[in-house]
Amino acid sequence: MRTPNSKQPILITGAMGQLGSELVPALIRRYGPGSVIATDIRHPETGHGSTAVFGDAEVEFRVLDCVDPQQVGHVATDVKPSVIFHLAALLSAVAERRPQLAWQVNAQGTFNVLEAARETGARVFVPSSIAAFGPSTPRDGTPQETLQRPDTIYGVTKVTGELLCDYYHSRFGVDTRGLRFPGLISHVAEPGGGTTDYAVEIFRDALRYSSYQCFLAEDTRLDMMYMPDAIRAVLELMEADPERLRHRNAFNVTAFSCTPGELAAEIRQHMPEFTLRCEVDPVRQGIAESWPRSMDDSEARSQWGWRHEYGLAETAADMLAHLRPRVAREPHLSHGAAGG
Ligand code: AKB
Repeated sequence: MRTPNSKQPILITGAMGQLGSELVPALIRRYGPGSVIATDIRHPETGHGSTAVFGDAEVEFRVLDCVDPQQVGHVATDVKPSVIFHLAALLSAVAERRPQLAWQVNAQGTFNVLEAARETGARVFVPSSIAAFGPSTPRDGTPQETLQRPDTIYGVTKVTGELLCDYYHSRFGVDTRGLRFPGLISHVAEPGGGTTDYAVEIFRDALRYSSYQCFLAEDTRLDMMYMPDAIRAVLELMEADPERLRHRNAFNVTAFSCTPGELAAEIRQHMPEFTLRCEVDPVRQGIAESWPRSMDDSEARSQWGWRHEYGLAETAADMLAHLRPRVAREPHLSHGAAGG
């Protein structure tokens, strides 16, 4: 990554979340454990005091509540980061239950981080989401530039974040960059509180019980991406030549789009006995129906060379291969359930 000064560390907020749990180890592999300072609102169980273990490496760790501008400013002035990966956020379903907190964490937190970046000269990555679109957005082939009138608080905070990042870039010259992520599928960390969580839960339940009860209707189509692609997208965007970036906050990126029914059919290729049952949760169904069915990510592909590696089949095969031995070790399961 282009860093203004190699002695300046990379700072990550929300390091223990779904994205952070895999981005932090990837940053450690790329830039070394000494270059990474992880933060989150609470200390992880691993590590002690001022350190935490991510993957097989120990890095400096600080407790940081991004909602508090003083704390953010203090940490940023103290460590003088070259880049801040600002990942602390509430996901869509939790945000809908706690809209005031969602605004504080997602919008105020991003503002605090941008202010700290302006003061310290740090570059900033902020993830956006398919949630930055709304019911009036074209749902198929959703363009990079289109109507953004989300009707969820999560979406409102994501559009706010995109606009704030663009503002800090044009007004103060802060090098801000972002990606509009689809549902992220990972075997490492549980997502927790999102509308696309079903696409992770389905794999564990398939291996545990040979069945899954989905909270979205079987034909609900949404964009998805396997986590290794998502991590690579973040690193490649942050390393991209700024001269080539006509957009910044935030780029549409996707890998494949699928329904719960299609995901179940793919799992059945490996586990013919697997069954899917849908018990629709009206809140999450409503959220999903306000989001794109498939985004057009050609701007990311042409401006900085984005390419996904994992389609639906590759994602399902890799998820099952990683989860099968872990689920088989779970004490309450019979061998049959996880044997595949
Ligand atoms: C969620 O479901 O809330 C997230 C997202 C699509 O941003 N995974």
